[in-house]
Amino acid sequence: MISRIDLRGDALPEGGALRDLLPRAEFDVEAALEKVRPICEDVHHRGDAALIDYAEKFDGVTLDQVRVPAAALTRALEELDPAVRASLEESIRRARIVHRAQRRAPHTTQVVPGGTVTEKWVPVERVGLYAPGGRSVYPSSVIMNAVPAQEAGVPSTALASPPQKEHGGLPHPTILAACALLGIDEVYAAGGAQAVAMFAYGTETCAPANMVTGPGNIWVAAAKRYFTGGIGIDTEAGPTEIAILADDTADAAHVAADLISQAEHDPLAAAVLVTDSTELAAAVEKELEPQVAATRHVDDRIVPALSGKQSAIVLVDGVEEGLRVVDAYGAEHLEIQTADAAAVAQRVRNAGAIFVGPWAPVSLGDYCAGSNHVLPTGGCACHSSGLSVQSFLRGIHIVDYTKDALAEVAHHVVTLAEAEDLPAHGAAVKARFGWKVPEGK
Ligand code: HSO
Ligand code: ZN
Repeated sequence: MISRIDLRGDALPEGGALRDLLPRAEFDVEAALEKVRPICEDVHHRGDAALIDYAEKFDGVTLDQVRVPAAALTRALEELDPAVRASLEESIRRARIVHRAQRRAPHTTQVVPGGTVTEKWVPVERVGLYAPGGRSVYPSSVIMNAVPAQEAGVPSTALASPPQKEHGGLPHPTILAACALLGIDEVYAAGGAQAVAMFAYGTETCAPANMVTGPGNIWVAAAKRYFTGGIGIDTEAGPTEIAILADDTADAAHVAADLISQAEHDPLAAAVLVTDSTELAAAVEKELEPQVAATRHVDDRIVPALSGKQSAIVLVDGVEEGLRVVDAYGAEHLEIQTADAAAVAQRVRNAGAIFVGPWAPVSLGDYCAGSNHVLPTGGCACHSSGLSVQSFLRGIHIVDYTKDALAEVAHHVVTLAEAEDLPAHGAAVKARFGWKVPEGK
């Protein structure tokens, strides 16, 4: 069900060459761009009317308005299974604890006497959150997007999710209930690229947003790419990935269960086990069969995900080599199931989130660890972080210098301005000192 890649014996190649040996799904956002461009521009020009047409075309529903009425949110919460409500509330509570601790206070640095730079943190004004429909109705993702935005102090947060035919053209009721629990009352029945365009351009009913975050399919990712630069986005969430670095101390049944847990998301999901133990590799292969057979979503997602070229068991000579492999891969989720797992985890450089030891499966992080589950995929963990309070803040430098402090450094400014052939830059300083360059210290 899952292939093997044997990297034992020879020395591992460096960086990019090592990455090329590792499995990864193809997720061609660029190709989808051409298709989303006209949709986005149509929303730009026709606003709500375009959204209503796309709801008809892509979601098979006839809407008379895209804004979800407040009564629908209240009803969804009333009708929510009490056990699910309690679990969502616990997930929100834990996420708030972690994200509240990420808030940043302004910080002033005295560069010289009389010269300070203060960095203040200001939340973006308005954020559009996206929650997918269809196969991925994840109220947990609403939590993971909304909580950091709210804890960052974003004053205006709206959510879009595709209208569902079987729910009278409203977004899925658990998405609506999650919004109600989170205090998000501005919700739109819009999906795909058109929802991203709604937030980017604004329409008659939806004010434009400064940022759009939230997972979605390839059309949502392509629309985010289309608007990059114009608005802020989180990372372009590709198919989910789990990598597990394990040695012979790991429990094969747990490793198999965790690989399957993320394979369950998508036929393109990636499950990668990196181990120096052939015994563990064989035991995990053996465990996969019955565990897969015993679950749901087998033929449509789990089997294609595990047997796809994006998944593999990678054999290495030792944990040291394993660390090099997982760093080259830069997984969205990385579990460390080795002896002294905490120390090994400290040495990892590239991962969206790291799960340490036998009691921290990725699914804990998906729902209730308090950590965020919106994480960089496709190797983006090598340069980006998951969603956090920081994602919604801008750090603004406030430069405050006295006359003496400016005088002290004026000659350096003038010299650099001349060196860059920008004399007017220097003049802006000289003008303040009777057009003479003050003598510096
Ligand atoms: N593992 C997914 C998030 C998720 N899991 C939502 C369950 N629901 C990507 O991090
Ligand atoms: Zn998950």
